[in-house]
Amino acid sequence: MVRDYSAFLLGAKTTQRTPTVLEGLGWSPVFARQIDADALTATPPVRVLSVHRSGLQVAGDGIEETIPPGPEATVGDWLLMERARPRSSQVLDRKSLIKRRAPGTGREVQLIAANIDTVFVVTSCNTDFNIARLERYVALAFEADIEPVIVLTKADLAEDPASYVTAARAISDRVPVVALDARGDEPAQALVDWCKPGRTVAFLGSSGVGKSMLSNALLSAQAIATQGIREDDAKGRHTTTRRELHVTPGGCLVLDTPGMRELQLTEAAEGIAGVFEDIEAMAAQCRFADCQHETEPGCAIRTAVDDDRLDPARLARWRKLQAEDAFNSASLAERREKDRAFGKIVRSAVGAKPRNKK
Ligand SMILES: Nc1nc2c(ncn2[C@@H]2O[C@H](COP(=O)(O)OP(=O)(O)OP(=O)(O)O)[C@@H](O)[C@H]2O)c(=O)[nH]1
Ligand SMILES: [Mg+2]
Ligand SMILES: [Zn+2]
Repeated sequence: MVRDYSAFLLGAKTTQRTPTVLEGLGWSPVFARQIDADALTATPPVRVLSVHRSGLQVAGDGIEETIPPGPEATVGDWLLMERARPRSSQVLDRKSLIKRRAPGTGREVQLIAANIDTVFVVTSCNTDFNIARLERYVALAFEADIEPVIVLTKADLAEDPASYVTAARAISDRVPVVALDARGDEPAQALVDWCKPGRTVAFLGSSGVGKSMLSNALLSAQAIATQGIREDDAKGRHTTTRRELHVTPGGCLVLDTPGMRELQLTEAAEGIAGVFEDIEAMAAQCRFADCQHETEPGCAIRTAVDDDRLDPARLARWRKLQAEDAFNSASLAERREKDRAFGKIVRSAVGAKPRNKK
């Protein structure tokens, strides 16, 4: 049977009709633009709903299956499915990509999610709340050109939730802050502005902050398991173990993720600059372009600290993130260079032609 895919193509009327199956999965003109009608029929688009060791769980129009690992895809990606050889399915260009330095001693990059529209950075009004960590998450979202929203859960348990809101608001003028009780129907109302049909939202944060609770609230179902946190230090128990996309009754796609123990940035210089744009602007006023903001004369940053216009703790956080990002990005570039050099040796050994540059 040949399906009629014309409604998925760019230019198809989008007003006054029910969304197509693909639109219900987040399909949009950004993807339609990358493919023509023939390709749509020959290699139907599917979205990666979750990644398992055994393969990628994908869904499309009339398609729901697990394909073997192969395409370098992450949850949220769109693939053009090669039915006969699913391993060679092409990954469509992404609207956005969230990545970090993989935890552990390696320097690999870990892809966290693709094609996300809004990141809900989740923390609780308790000892999980940490400005430096929130800044990392916001930088991660800015780097990926994704709109971040800070969500403060457990407002019902805090004596003074407003103090957490004030502290979170100080991170960036560009990031909305919402405090709520993740249980019940408050989240569906408080997050409605970002959870529109066809949009994809993701919850990121430490274990135990209520990411699955929030996902369930949006899904209007107890679809995802949740678990109480440790009483003594408010740490979660890593209840969620995989990243998985779910569709809400209203047609929004929700990504619940496992709690992150550590978030190290890599190749995120612009994201960091976005969080600390006031400091970056001051640095541009220093007399020397390569000012280290230590003992140089005419340093605008030291002057601002001396005049109480800049919090030295915030300055220290900016420097730490910058140094970490520079270190991780440099080692990544080095690894890529080594891989390229190694590839060359292999190719010359087997007499193959060099691969086309992308
Ligand atoms: N009182 C109250 N409890 C909450 C709130 N949000 C979450 N909880 C509780 O906190 C615990 C942890 O919630 P989860 O949703 O499992 O946390 P998580 O972020 O998904 O944790 P991981 O899956 O381990 O990453 C559960 O017992 C929830 O009931 C809230 O706003 N108020
Ligand atoms: Mg969870
Ligand atoms: Zn300076």
